[in-house]
Amino acid sequence: MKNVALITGITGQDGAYLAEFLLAQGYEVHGMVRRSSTENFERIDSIRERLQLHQADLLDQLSMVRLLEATQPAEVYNLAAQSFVPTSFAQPLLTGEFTALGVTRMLEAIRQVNRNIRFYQASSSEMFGRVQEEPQTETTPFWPRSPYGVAKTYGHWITVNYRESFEIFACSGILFNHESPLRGKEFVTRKISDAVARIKLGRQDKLLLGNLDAQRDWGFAGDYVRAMWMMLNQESADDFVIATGIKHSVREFAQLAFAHVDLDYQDFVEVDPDLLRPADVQTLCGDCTKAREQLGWSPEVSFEALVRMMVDADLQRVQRETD
Ligand code: NAP
Ligand code: F7E
Repeated sequence: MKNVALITGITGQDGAYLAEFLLAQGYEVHGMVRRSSTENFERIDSIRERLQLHQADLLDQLSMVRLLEATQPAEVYNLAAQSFVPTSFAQPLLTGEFTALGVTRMLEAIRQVNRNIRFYQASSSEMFGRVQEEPQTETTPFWPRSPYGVAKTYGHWITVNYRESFEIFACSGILFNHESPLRGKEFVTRKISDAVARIKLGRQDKLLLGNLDAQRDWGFAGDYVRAMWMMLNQESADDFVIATGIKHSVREFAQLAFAHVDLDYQDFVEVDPDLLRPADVQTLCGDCTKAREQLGWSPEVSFEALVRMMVDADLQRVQRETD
């Protein structure tokens, strides 16, 4: 019999990579999608026929209970969330509903329908915020710096709490930033790779950015979804930091991306004060020793390869769109 997995947030970057990965492992893959007046399934277009999609919403508890009853998954990957930090400052209450309480709704649905379901929660390095030590590990204290980070911190602890209270196999993956050609264009890496392609092909003439000195530990999304699956397929539930252990600044990302197409970022990048955040996370760098040792996980794509991959994919796409 096939293993059955349910992914919330299947239309997002990680959902698309995870769905593809689980299909390759022989899973029957179900995806939760929210109702929209126009479908946004671009990221899962190439595997659409092999997936079973169901409408439900993180705001609607009953829809999640019904979804679990209908699909009977062995594993639930809770990737759905309001995931953009600036939007969390503009819409803090909605972010709390989706990103924090949505986790409890899913955990309650699991408690009600089948406590043997294994649960993965998409936690975030944003919980470390104003970092208390470097590099950050599973035991570093949290100090979130945005409503998003605060909501994720709630999601993390409620996952731990349901594991301890109800013996649910619930894991929290504390993932550092991970990117790919499927990354949303509002996030800084994809904003840069898209702009580099458009500037190179004469479709844009400058790029406005915010805090160029912010540092992130950037990895490749394809590597990170593998870690999610590894967490749910070990003997006991636990929490893991997933990171590369190497940090770079936004400026370095831009420098490398422009250099890849023989341009100098200083000729095109301008700082727009409106893009600065009320409180930013200045630096993040993770230590994934626990994941290396207990899961046997390690990242395969380097920072330099990631930048090249994203710029090349955007060059091809912009070229296609303008042909
Ligand atoms: P993403 O591209 O923004 O995708 C978010 C997904 O959540 C989309 O499929 C979205 O659906 C869905 N969603 C949002 N609100 C929903 C609701 N009310 N009901 C049902 N679905 C809803 O995010 P991602 O980069 O793939 O990240 C996946 C998860 O990991 C998120 O929880 C994110 O916060 C977390 N995370 C990401 C990173 C990273 O670097 N990428 C790092 C750590 C943690 P629509 O398509 O309908 O909008
Ligand atoms: O910003 C700076 C910005 O929006 C990174 C989400 O997936 O990863 C992501 O959150 C840094 C910040 O990602 C621009 O101020 C400069 O310091 O790409 P980002 P994020 O906020 O780190 C974590 C782990 C998640 O969990 C989140 O869901 O880049 N920055 N200039 C800019 N950022 C953006 N977006 N746009 C700029 O123009």
